[in-house]
Amino acid sequence: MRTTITAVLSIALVVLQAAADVGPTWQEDPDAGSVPSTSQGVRATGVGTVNRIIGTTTATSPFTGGLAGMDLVDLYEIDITSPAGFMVGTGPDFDSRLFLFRREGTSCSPIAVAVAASHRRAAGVNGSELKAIPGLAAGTYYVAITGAPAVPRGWVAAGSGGYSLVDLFAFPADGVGTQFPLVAGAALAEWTTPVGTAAGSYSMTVGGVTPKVAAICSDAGRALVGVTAFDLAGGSTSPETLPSGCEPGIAGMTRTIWLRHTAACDGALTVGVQPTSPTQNPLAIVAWLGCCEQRIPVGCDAAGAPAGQASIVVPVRAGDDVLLAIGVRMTSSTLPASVTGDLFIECTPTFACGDERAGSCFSPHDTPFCNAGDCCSAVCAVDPYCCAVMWDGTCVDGAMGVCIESTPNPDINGDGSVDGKDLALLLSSWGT
Ligand SMILES: [Ca+2]
Ligand SMILES: [Ca+2]
Repeated sequence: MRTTITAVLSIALVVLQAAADVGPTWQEDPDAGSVPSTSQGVRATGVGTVNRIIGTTTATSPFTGGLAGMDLVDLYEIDITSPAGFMVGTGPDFDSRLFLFRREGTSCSPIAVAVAASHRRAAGVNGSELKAIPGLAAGTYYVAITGAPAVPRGWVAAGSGGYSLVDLFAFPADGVGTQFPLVAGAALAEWTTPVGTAAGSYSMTVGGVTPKVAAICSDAGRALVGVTAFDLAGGSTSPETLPSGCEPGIAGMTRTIWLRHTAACDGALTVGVQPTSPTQNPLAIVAWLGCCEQRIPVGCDAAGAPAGQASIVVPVRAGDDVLLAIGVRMTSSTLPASVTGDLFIECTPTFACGDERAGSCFSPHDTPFCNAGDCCSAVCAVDPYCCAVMWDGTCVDGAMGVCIESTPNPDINGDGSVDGKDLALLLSSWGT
């Protein structure tokens, strides 16, 4: 039986379990970068606490599929709500170093100003700890974990109008004690990570950190593929103007929360929201590509009915930053009731006829197209569903009928070898 994308969304919302995205344990996913623009915000779709951050640094590439890059530094954006109670500490897993920076700048050009660093809480043993930092104020910060002897570097004025790149911190020989910046106000530019920099899996304990509700764009939380519960209770109650070109009649939305998703495939990104129970006002969702001050609207939708889903499909490239706003559609100047619900994100790779990754023409798969170009085109000319939605059993039957007699290639199933499987396909299509 064939299903529509909307039906697939409904099934996924029912079948998959909601991922608990915020606290008390935060799992690095995907890799947290090493500078503010690639950092991972410990902040998602509602309110929660965080008392642990789990992740990995490594001297080898964490990526497969041709993307290169070492993972020696992980940088997290955190909300320090209780400066007196703030602490972050690592266990003995490897010879770690921790660094704290204050967030300044804008969403499109964030800056990390050095605040404090720790190598070892005690001489001779692994384990770093930052706490009781004088003058620390509540606000948004970055905490970085790396391994000795890595240090962050930043640009400082160097007389005659020039700038030079210098180490932001230095450590005593035993590594013990909280360290403060060598140059006040200097911002992170890059990391020095010599060969032999310590790395490994970590489990950081965190105190005094409560993720904000992301009620403004620059605080956008992380949204992952799959199903995530959301709560608009702390969202912005100011009316949010929707991009021009949205469905006519949607004046705006309110109770808005902001999320950021990094696309993990070249293809179609489906984003949907569904209320937990019928709402006073329908849910609305908007997507943009880019960062807050420089964003391009790429999709928006409002549910047709109070209990309904709103969903959009956005063409993406892997690595695209997709900003999402979820809210309720405004129908009058009265503030609508708050809503809880589920957010669903799925990235479906887009192939073309003949693409090796598209799957065999003779086996069903849940993506469109198949790997033999002529066969694929011939089937889709008769049955466009096979190149628009998915290559299901009907498409396989079509390939049996359309492709086998016309193919001059004995490798009927396109798996690179001519064997009994090809003969079986030939026999099964005999006389059709
Ligand atoms: Ca990492
Ligand atoms: Ca990293």
